[in-house]
Amino acid sequence: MIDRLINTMKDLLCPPGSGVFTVNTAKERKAELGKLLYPNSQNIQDSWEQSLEVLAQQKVTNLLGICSDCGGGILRGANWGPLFIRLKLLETLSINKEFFDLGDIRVIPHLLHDKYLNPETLKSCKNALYGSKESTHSVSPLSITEEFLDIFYETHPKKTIFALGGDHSVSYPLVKSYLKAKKKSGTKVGLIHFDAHTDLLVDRLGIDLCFGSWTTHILDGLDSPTLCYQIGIRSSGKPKEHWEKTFGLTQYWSSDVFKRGAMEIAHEIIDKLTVDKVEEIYISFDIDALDVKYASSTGTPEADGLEPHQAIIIIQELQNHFKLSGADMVEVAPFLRTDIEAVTEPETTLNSAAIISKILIKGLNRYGNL
Ligand SMILES: [Mn+2]
Repeated sequence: MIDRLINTMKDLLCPPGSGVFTVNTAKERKAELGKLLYPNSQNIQDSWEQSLEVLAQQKVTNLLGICSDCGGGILRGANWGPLFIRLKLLETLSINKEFFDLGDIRVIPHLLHDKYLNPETLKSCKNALYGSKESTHSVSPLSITEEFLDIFYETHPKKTIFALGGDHSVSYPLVKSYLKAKKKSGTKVGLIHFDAHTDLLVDRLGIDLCFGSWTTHILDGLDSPTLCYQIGIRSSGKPKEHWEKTFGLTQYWSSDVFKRGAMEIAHEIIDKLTVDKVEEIYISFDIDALDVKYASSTGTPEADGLEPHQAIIIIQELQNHFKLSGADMVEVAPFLRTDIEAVTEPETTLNSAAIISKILIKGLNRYGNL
C-alpha cells in the first residue's frame, strides 16, 4: 500500500517548486527553494524521490503545491503561488521543520479536468506525461489531484494536507477527496471558506468546475450545506439572503465582521458547529478575502476586505474548538499587482499569505499527523 502510494507520487507529482512547466522563468527561485529543502543535493529530482521514502514516519502536515490557474479567468498567474509562498515560508518564517513537502502536482497548463477532454487528447496527454497512451492515470490538474489524494488518504487516513494553489478551482479536488476520506472514517466535518466572492455559480460560460463555481459543487459532498460557512464576502451581484436561501449555507460578509467583530463571528460559528456535532474542519483561504491593501497580487483584488488580524482571530478560535484536518491557501499570483500607495508587491501579498499559512500549518500539526 505504501509502495503503491510512493510509486503513484513519482508519476503524478514532481519536486517542490517545479509544477510550472518552464525552462528559464524563475529558474533562480527554483534553485533557491531546492537548496533550502535539500541542502546537500546535487540533483533535486533524486533528492525529492528519496525524501518520499520517509513520508510514512513524518509527524508533521504535508504540503502539496498545485500550480494550476486554468480554472481562473480574469487575471491569471496563481500558478506561481506554490513556489513563491514556499520561499516566503522558508526564508522569512523558517518553518521548514513544521511541514513535509510532497512536491507539486504535474500540470499541463492548458487543461482543467479530464471530463472536458476527448479520447484523442487524453491519449496524447497521457503519452506526454507518462510515456504511454494507455496509462490509467489522469492528465488534468484537478483530476490528478483527486486521483493522488484518494490514494494518499486511503494509505494514511490520519495524515493531513496543506495545499498551495493555484486558482480556487483546485479546492474542488482537495475538499472532495478530503470529504470522501472523512465520510469513510465516520468523521463529521465543516467547511470554512474565506473569500471576497461566493464562488457559487452553477457554471461559468458552461464550465462547472472553475474558480467561480467550485463551492456550489463541493456542497454535495458535505453531510449538509449548513456545515459550510463563508467569511469575507463583499463582491457579489446578489444579496446575502439570496445565497443563504438558495444554497443553505451561512455567510458573514466582510461588513458583518467589521460591525460585529471577529471574535463574535467566530463564536457564533463555533456554537453552530457544536450543535451540529462537527468534530473536524477544513479551511479554504482565498487570499482576496483580505483587503486589497494586504493582497493585491491576486486575480481579483477587492477593497473593503478583512484585516489580516480579523481572519487570524477567526481561524485561531476555530482551531481552539475543532481539529483542523485540512486547509489550503489559493489565488496568490505574485506576478500581478494593483498600484496602491505605500504597498510593495508582491511582498505584501506573499507576507499575508505566508503568515496565515503558518497559522494553518501550526493548526494542522496540533493534533498530530500519524
Ligand atoms: Mn475564491
